[in-house]
Amino acid sequence: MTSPDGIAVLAGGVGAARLLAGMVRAVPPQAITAIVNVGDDLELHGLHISPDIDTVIYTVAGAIDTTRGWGLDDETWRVMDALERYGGETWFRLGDRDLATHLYRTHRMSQGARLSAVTAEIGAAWGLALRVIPATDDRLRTMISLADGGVEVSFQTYFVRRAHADSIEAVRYDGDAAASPAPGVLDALSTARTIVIAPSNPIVSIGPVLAVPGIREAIQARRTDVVAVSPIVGGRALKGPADRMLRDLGHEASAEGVARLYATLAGTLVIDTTDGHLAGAVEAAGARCIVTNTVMADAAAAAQLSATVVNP
Ligand code: FO1
Repeated sequence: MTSPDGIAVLAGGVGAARLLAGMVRAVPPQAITAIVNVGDDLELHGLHISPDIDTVIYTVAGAIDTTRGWGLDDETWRVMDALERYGGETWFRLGDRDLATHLYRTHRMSQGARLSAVTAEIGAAWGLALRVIPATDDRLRTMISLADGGVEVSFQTYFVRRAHADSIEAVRYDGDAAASPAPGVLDALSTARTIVIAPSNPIVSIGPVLAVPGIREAIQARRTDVVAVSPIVGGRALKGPADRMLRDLGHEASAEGVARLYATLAGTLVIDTTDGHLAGAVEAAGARCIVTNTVMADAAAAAQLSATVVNP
C-alpha cells in the first residue's frame, strides 16, 4: 500500500532508471513505487529476460554498467564466448553475472511464482527499499512493423539485432487486451501523492505500460497530480531511437510534441532548459510547463531533477 505521500513512477529503461536512482535520494525510497515496462521482455536460451526491470534494479542498486546503461558492472562474458562454439544465440549479450538473474527468475516462474513476486525478491536481494512492480504479470510484447514492406519483428530484434537502424511504420503491444495490471499497480496509482512519467521512450517504454487495461484510465483520472519529464531534448532523444520513432509514427519529436502526446495524461511537463523557448507552446498544449536541467549527467543532476519532479 503506497502511503498518501507516495510517488508512483512509470518507468522504462535507462532514463527512468537514472531518475529513480536520484529519486531515492530525494524522498524515502519506501514511498516510491516504480511501475516498469515489460514490453521489452524476451525468452532466450529458455530464460525469461526482463531488461527494463533489471536496468531499474541494477541502476538503483549502483551495480549497472554505466557505459552501456544496461547489464552489470565488472561483467565477464565466458558463457557467451562458450556459446559461440555451438553457434548459440549470442546477439543479445548476457553477461555471466547477469545470467544469474535470468536463471533465478526463470526457475521461480517455473515454480509458479508471478513475475511481480520474483521481481520483489530480486529487488530485495539487491537491497532496494523502493517497490519495483512490472506493469503486468501477463505476457505483453512490443512488436515493431518495419517500414518498406512492414515486416513485423520483436522489440529486441528491432532494437538490438537490427541496432534500431530501421524506419518503422507501426508499433503494437501484443497481449495488451488480455493483460491485467500487476498486484499493487492500480493501488499505487490511486494513492500516490504524485505520479511521474519518467523520461523514457513514449512509444516503446511508456506506451506498453499505458496499454495495460486500467492503467491509462487510472492516470487520466489523476492528471493534475501527474508530472511527465520530456525524453526529447533539443529535438533529440538523449539515448536510443525515441526521436526517430516519434517522427516515423507522425508525431513531432520535440518537447511540444511530447506535451501533445501526454495531453490527456500529465498536467505538468518538465522540459530541458535547451527547450525553454517552447514553454509557451507546451502550456498552449494544455500542460503546466517546468523548465529545468533534465540531462542527468551525474547523480547530483538526477537528484536535482527528482527533487523538482516530486515537488513540482
Ligand atoms: N542492449 C543492446 O544494445 N545490446 C545488447 O546486447 C543488450 C543486452 C541486454 C541484456 C540484458 C539487459 O537487461 C538489457 C540488454 N540490452 C542490450 C538493453 C535492452 O535492449 C533494453 O531493452 C534497452 O536498453 C531498451 O530499454
